[in-house]
Amino acid sequence: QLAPFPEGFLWGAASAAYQIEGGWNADGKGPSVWDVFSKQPGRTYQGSNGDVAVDHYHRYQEDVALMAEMGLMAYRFSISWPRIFPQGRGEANEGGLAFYERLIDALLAHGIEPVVTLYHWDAPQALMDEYGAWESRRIVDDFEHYCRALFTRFGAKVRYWITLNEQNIDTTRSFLLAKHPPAVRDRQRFYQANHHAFLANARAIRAFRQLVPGGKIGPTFCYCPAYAASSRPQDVVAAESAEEFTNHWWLDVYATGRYPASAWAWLVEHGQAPRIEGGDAELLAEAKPDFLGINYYYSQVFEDNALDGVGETDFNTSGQKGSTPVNGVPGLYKTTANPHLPTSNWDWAIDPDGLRITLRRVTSRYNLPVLITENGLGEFDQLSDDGKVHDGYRIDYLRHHLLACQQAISDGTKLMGYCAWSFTDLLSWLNGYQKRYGFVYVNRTETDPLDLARIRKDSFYWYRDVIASNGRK
Ligand code: BGP
Repeated sequence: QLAPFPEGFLWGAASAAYQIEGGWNADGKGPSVWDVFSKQPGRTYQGSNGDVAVDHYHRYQEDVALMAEMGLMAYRFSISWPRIFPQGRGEANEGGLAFYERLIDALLAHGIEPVVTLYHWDAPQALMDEYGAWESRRIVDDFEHYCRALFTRFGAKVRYWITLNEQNIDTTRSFLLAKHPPAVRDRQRFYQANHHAFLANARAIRAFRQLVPGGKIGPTFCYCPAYAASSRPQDVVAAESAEEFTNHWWLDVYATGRYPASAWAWLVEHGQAPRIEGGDAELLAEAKPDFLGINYYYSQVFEDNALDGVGETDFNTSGQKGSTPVNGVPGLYKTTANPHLPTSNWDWAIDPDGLRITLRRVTSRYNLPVLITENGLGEFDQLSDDGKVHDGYRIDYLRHHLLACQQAISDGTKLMGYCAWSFTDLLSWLNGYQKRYGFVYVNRTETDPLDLARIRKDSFYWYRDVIASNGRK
């Protein structure tokens, strides 16, 4: 017997500014690090970028009308920092604020709860040029200044706020895998930039308590549960290390203000621990989130890794199945395929039980309410001859993950809602426009790459019925 979804469960969908908006220099916007990075040769799949994206900046009314037709109760989107502060700080740009005001008002007019992400990876390029963005402590003040401007302007209209999206994935790709700006491989810089991001998260929460007393705020984390490759104790230790270094390292700080002790000891021994200044520990401990935003896509299997074993390598950004290499940290762990699970074309294990495991682990360790802020399947969707998109594989994926949510609710998870990734098709940071996630197909043809017509996929109608029945469909 599965637990029902609670009354008022937030059925939602998600997006991020750079991946949908386009209008990259409209109404006074400054360049983001992604506007610059995506145009450097070889950085993204076939040089794709977000200059136009799916043109949501100009078509938001049509998109909100589709959300209303679907019955969406919550819409998670991000605000682009350089739209509000083209130079990263200073005077706010009214053109940028006005766009988000129009979007928020349109959502509220349809009874859709806005869930606003303050930072989804598109830092102002001006701050990268000036001081290396997250590598400098100076970003903490500038981020707080930006957040305060948004809390002041939208705090009365928006109840749910996300501080940082997937700090873990963004910094891992920026400083360990050389895939996001500044695209280096340096473990010390990785931990230092993360420390600054933790401080920024804490300052945002502290400012929020002053400015939006009735609202709810938390970070969004991408949880990838670690499984041991075998019952060999060495593999179990490897999986526990992976859990500590790839999950607890972030969630412990968000939830308790403390770095996990065994990972900290390892970093000290290897000369990689971040520099911490007086007052940091108090600030981190004081800033408690109201909930944890969890993004879940797949689980990973780990085994023992020798001291001279494999390090961080690369991942599949082409959709060529089987092209993901082994990744690891020498002396700690390395990845291996899971023989029990199917994978997507991007080699992501399809594992609904992994979502239940994630929610159980997060609930047992932190006992905070959880909002699923992303979950979905990226595939090569095709427009059929009948003019429709038959994405039964996505319905299947989502249905099984929703069943896992119900199991997690039975297990005791306080689940506030579920935001599928994504509402419309959008730009996948490194995989271009060919990796699609949406309920709404966005059309591009070779002759007309900017058609961008919106077409409801089969999953659109399915999710509409799920929402209408509060998950009983
Ligand atoms: C998360 C990001 C999203 C989105 C999603 C799908 O990591 O928060 O912005 O892109 O993953 O990932 P991808 O586009 O790489 O398939």
